[in-house]
Amino acid sequence: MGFFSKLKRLWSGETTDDTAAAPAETAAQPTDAQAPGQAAPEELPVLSELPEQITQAEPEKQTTASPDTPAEGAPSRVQAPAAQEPAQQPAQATARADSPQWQKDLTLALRGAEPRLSVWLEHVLGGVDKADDTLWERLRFFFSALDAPAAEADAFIAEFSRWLDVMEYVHVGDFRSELQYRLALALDLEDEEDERSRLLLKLSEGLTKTKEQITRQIDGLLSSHATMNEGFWQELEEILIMADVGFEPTMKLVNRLRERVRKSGTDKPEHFKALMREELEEIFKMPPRIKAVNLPEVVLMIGVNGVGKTTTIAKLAYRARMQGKKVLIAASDTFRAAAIEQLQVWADRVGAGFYAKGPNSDPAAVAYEAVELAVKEGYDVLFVDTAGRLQTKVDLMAELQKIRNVLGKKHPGAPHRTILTIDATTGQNALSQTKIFNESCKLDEIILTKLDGTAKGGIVVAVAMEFGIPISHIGLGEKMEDLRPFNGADFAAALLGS
Ligand SMILES: Nc1nc2c(ncn2[C@@H]2O[C@H](COP(=O)(O)OP(=O)(O)OP(=O)(O)O)[C@@H](O)[C@H]2O)c(=O)[nH]1
Ligand SMILES: [Mg+2]
Repeated sequence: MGFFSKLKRLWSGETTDDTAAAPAETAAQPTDAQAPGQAAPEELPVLSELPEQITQAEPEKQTTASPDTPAEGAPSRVQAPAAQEPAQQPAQATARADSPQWQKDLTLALRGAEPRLSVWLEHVLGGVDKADDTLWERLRFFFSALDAPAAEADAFIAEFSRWLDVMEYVHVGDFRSELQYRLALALDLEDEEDERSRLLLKLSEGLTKTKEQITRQIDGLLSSHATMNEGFWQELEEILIMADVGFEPTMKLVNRLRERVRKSGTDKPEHFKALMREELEEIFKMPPRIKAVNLPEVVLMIGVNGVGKTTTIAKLAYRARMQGKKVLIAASDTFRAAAIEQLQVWADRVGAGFYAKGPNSDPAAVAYEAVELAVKEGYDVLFVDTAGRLQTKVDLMAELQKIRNVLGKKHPGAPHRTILTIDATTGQNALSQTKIFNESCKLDEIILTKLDGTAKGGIVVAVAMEFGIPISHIGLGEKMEDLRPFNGADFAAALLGS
């Protein structure tokens, strides 16, 4: 069992006794770097009772995976039971008398701390101001306190240290958020309460421009009407159209809102936002899908030029890597040599394998050979990047079809996820892109990028209403952690500012 699965189980209060499986799994990862500051194996005190404290903190939330993260199908993951009985025994410190003082202090601090990742990190990072051996020792101690195999802790630390080098980050202030993000991602804790509020804040900040367009106007509308009368609905239509919800989706949305208001039996504007939030949540709700796949899972990324396909692949690959998956990226965008190089740089940064042929080689051949390699070498996920194409160019769309066909021929069921990336700043054009790509490729998911830079976030509502295709993630910036699983309820709350 992998370190993160183990940690997750510890979090849920189960005991762990299968450390024997860990080394094989670690060996399967592309990372084989020596962890920085790695000392000769040293016996560290183990907080064997720590998990028992953990069980006291809302076990349901801790075991709920985000439905849209690419975590599904992880071979090593263990779904923890939804609820656990708190352990009967009282927790006790087990730090040894001859341990260094800082370990004793940290042990006591961790044991006394509220069992939240952010609070634990606060203690682990206490007194550390930059990435040096002290940090690695404290992190390693933290892992050992959670009873994790040293090899897996070292792999995590090596990977994180490598990332710090690439990013040239030194001070805790530069990377603290990243460290928490990695742990939360790896532990499937994005739904944990404080991680959620951090994400909500980020979402809300990312949507600032759209909120200015929608929220402020809706607030004005609500304060200038005593009842939700005809004039109210007409003004609402204008606001939504201006926010790029689009004409037809706006008409549909307003009709649905009218109906919801009618059923609620009130026409007082103060109730409007709550009703609109409910309606949006309903719109964003997508039917559940079977997510199990025969590995490797193959993800085909498509979309027009410059929407963010390549960087989104990097971000998804990064998420998958953080979840302990072995990732391969294939450069089926063979139009430009620079595109291949860009992807290679990303693959190196996120620690993924990379497969490419020369510029102008056949994109379908690259896809075919990449999936062959992924099967042969036991990758968990293969991301296939494709060239940006105008959705109106028939030959280019036929080429996509060819890529899909060869993937399926080599690996039945592939591509398991065909993802259309759309750039939110393009507004209504995103709708025609979705329509045409969906007709030719049958989309499984949509990712909307660049929501951070636009007041046109209303397009998310339009896309969800018009196509019923799940929006799996949204892009809120250029950094790795700026790709977020899309959560309709959070999005509606952030959008309406309440
Ligand atoms: N602000 C912001 N920029 C983004 C986001 N996603 C991608 N970008 C930027 O968009 C630009 C284009 O991204 P690429 O990933 O190269 O786009 P592409 O679709 O692969 O482009 P082609 O391969 O030329 O078709 C880059 O500068 C990215 O950093 C996002 O969510 N927010
Ligand atoms: Mg690209």
